[in-house]
Amino acid sequence: MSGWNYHVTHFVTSAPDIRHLPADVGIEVAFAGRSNAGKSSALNTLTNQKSLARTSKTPGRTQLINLFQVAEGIRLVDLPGYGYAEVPEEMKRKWQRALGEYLQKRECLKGLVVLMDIRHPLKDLDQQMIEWAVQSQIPVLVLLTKADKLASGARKSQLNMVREASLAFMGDVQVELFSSLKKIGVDKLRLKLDSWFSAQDEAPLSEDGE
Ligand SMILES: Nc1nc2c(ncn2[C@@H]2O[C@H](COP(=O)(O)OP(=O)(O)OP(=O)(O)O)[C@@H](O)[C@H]2O)c(=O)[nH]1
Ligand SMILES: [Mg+2]
Repeated sequence: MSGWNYHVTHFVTSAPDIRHLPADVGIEVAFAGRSNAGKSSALNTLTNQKSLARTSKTPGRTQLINLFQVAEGIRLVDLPGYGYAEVPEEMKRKWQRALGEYLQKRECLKGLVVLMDIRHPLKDLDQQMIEWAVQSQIPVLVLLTKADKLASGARKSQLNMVREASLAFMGDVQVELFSSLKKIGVDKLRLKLDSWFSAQDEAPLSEDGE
């Protein structure tokens, strides 16, 4: 099956931590990134819905794990943003642990979208998230968000810089430009999600088995 209709995505539930998530079955793809990186906006752009995921000018708005269903057993997950300066240290550590746990233990997690503001890519926690995913053999799509904020030359050089740097993760990490405002990269995101959501459960053959 290819080409899911993301426009029919609807909200399922919010969970304060991974113990409160629904049964670990089906396929999940999670959106992670620093607070304010544009995760919720990207979900709204993908699904063509204005307020499926709540967006905010105030960082740290998404504090729960929010689950959305595209189709039976096919879910998108809006993870709380990390790295928000005004969150107390103790809470930050707690969240980092919860995120690590989600990435390492959630069996149905089949892909991770890591969103980073194109002007501030690859912060420590971004790298940590990618490392966790690679260790767990989860493929990663890095989206350099708010690409509309840079002129095309600067945009391209940032893209190349992050692509180069991402080779160091030694994993399945693809890097693309994205803008919710200008609808840049939406097709790339959709294609990637389609491939993750269509992956067979049976033993994977080889990478080139097209
Ligand atoms: N210029 C521009 N602004 C954007 C874009 N995407 C998001 N924003 C703005 O960035 C801010 C944060 O967007 P959100 O989508 O709420 O970010 P988030 O990653 O979900 O943030 P948390 O839930 O706090 O972790 C909002 O003011 C958005 O309007 C974009 O593509 N271009
Ligand atoms: Mg959000």
